[in-house]
Amino acid sequence: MALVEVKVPDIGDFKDVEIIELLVKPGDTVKAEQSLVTVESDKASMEIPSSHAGVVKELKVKLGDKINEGTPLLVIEAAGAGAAPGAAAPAPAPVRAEPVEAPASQAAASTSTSPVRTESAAPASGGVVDVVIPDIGDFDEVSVIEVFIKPGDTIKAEQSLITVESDKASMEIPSSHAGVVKDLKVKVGDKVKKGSLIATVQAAAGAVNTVRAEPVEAPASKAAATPASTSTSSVRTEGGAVQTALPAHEPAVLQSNLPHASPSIRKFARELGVPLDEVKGSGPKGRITQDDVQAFVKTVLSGAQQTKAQAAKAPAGGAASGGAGFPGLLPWPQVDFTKFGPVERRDLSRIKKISGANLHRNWVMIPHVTNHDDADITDLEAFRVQLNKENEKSGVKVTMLAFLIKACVAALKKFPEFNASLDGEQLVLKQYVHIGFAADTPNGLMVPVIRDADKKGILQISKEMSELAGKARDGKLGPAEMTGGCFSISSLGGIGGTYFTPIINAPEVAILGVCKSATRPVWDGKAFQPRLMLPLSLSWDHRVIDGASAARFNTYLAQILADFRRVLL
Ligand code: CAO
Repeated sequence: MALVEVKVPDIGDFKDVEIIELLVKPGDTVKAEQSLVTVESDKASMEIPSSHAGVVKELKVKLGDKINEGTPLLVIEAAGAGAAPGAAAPAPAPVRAEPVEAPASQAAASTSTSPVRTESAAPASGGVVDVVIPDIGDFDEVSVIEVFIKPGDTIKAEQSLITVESDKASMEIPSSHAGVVKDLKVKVGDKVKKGSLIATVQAAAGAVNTVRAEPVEAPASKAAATPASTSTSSVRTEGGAVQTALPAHEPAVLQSNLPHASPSIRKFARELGVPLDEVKGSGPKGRITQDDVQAFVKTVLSGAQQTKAQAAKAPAGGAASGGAGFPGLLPWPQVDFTKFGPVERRDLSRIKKISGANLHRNWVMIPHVTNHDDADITDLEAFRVQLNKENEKSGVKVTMLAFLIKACVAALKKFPEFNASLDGEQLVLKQYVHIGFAADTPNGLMVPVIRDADKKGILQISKEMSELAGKARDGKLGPAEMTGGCFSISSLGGIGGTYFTPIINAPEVAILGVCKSATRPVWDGKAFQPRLMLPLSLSWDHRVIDGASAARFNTYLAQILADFRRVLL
């Protein structure tokens, strides 16, 4: 196997163009003509193909490097005989495109083998002229991906009118005339080729601009180009691997509004339906990278953001109708907080990002109802305190949460639809009882799961809980310790509060929220008695559970907590 140095082929007028993407790395197997790097000028980007198939041994360039024809890109251990078909010479045969004399009439196009003229001349006094696609090389049909003008716009000669794109390159098409756009003849998604009418323009008096390019025979191999005219140059390869034309003039005014991304990123975004103009680029000069597109998709899917199209579909005042994918919501307010005072920005922790996305989905997708109740735990708390005194030496502290878990086990056995999950139109009733409990950790909320809580005693549950809570705080919980839960408890009892609305932990169908117990006067029929009351908040999925069942569940739970002997009944 021979080592081959792959160099930048003839890329026409492109001089000192910057590498904005490395598309391969050492160890990658590449095919002949596979794109290796993307380079970009101020008007066009292009991908440089490989002259050989093989395995990349060494990269000779890095992001930001400026390259020219002949710059070594990488070293390849060439497959088989080494060179790809037609790639014997590192530098391919050139294609010539010669500027020709400007004719006096309007644009014309021809087949690829005969000379093509793209030229227009406005009458000296002005007049309506057709502005057409100039010679864009071997491209047969390319898609219009951006349109920068609209009827009524005043345009300069050579101002970019549209962007067209093949699978490997994008290019902006300049205007041959200055004037006012009368009729726009293309829209995004149209296929165009040389000679296609872009717009009719009321030419400014005396504004004459001519562009004429004459293609010559196809090259024997890779990318090559020469200047096409004073205002257009082209880069082309056999088979259309790389081809772009760029006007050799200052960028148009509208340029600043365009999303800055290479053709492959544009293609990637289009495949995913991502509106590139809504993606914030993190690359050099704000260029949009593949990571940016992926991050945008994740944010939209998580519901943290809507695309403009989603927001536009939202009915006025429709905030009640849902979240991401629920087109009723207004877009998230974009506020420059620094206008109101100093701020500090902090990234959300990984756990917060994951739990946030889950909580949001659950809140939006599950029709929640929360029933509140109080349980008299006066006797239970006295028992717990006594138990802890007796067990002082064992090191296992029995907490109220352990009793709550055990009480929930009994209630779940009595009301099995609470120990269930929805699966389409079926309810999956579980014959095991794994209970999750929310644990507050420095990095965010985690829900470890006590497995087979129905088969375990209070002491064992207390011990396991303390171990799992410790692991959660240290970030050492394994995935198996957080999955498989049937029902969850979120206890804020150690902190405070009275009632709250816990969010159901899908695919579970209910969750119990518990707040801080307090001694309150409770009427016993004859007098007010001081009783230790525990506030309970049960959120349940109304698709599965009815309000009456929820009230019964809470009542039963409160009865057990008031007198644990009822578990035996
Ligand atoms: N009422 C009154 N006091 C209570 C109580 C209640 N319902 N529950 C616990 N306490 C007391 C305990 O008895 C303990 O007091 P002592 O130190 O005097 O014995 C103290 O509060 C601290 O208890 P704890 O919180 O350490 O223990 P726990 O078993 O109650 O809870 C755990 C463990 C992991 C659930 C808890 O530490 C925790 O993380 N809670 C927060 C859960 C949460 O964030 N939920 C919200 C989810 S939605 O964002």
